[in-house]
Amino acid sequence: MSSSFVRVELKQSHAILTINREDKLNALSSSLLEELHDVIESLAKQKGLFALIITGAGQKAFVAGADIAEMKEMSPREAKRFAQKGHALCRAIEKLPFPAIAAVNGYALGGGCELALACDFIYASTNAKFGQPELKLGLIPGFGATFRLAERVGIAKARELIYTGATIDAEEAFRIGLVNKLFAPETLLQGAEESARAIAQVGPQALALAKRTLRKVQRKAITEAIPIEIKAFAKCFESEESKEGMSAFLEKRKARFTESLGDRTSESSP
Ligand code: CO8
Repeated sequence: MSSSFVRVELKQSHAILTINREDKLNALSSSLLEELHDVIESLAKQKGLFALIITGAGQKAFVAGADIAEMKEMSPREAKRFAQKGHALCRAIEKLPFPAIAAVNGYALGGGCELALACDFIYASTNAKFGQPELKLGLIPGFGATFRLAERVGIAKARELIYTGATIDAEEAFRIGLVNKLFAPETLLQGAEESARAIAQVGPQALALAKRTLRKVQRKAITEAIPIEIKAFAKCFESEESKEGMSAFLEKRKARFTESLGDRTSESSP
């Protein structure tokens, strides 16, 4: 079940999935997203699982976001396809017949934070860092944060995090309800596995039903929210602003955004 970017360890009643692209801080490329989706689909059919733990390889990052080098070359159409892939992956995680626990072991930024948000709950090490820095790149979140972040932390906090692009530490993430529990880095996986073993004591059918029911009653409008976010994300790729934002990151300099880079007056777009 493991592949080049994804490692899977099957335990008695749970699985540990490690995103394995440590040299790029586990950034999500298209091929990584595809592999991840395939693995999630296989795990969904695996008998005897009660929980999936998702973590990142190395000590530094869970996932530092979508792959900026790859995104920089994308047309709006390709960006749309990319966001659709990300959403399909998140929905597959949400639809697993057992809970997914994000074990955040470092940076969870942009698409990385959004991947954690697609999990049922988040455990984090004390050195974890969270944020939605997309606006600093001339982009918007395209992988679910426009609705999933507010579900966890409330709309006002979600707005503040998205508009400022601020990175918050694990303590702050715990305080605002983004993270369920904090662990010392060396005990994070152990803590997540303890939780997975506790979940394995419940009835598997009731577990699947509880997860499905919680998802369904929580939000009926997600099918409307997803295409709106995808369209807005793809629209960013029409602008010079996103090119400047992503180039600045890759060239390791501060972005130079100017008012003239784009029209922001049109209420009808996207
Ligand atoms: N994409 C591509 N490469 C990355 C990314 C990334 N998101 N993050 C880090 N890397 C690479 C760096 O370029 C560097 O590569 P190289 O060694 O070849 O130069 C390597 O990983 C190590 O990174 P740094 O040297 O930058 O490490 P630092 O410790 O100095 O900094 C940070 C760590 C603060 C995490 C820094 O790497 C950073 O700011 N990364 C980018 C964070 C970010 O902006 N993330 C959001 C991206 S946008 C996004 O996620 C959009 C999601 C919506 C669409 C999703 C659809 C699926």
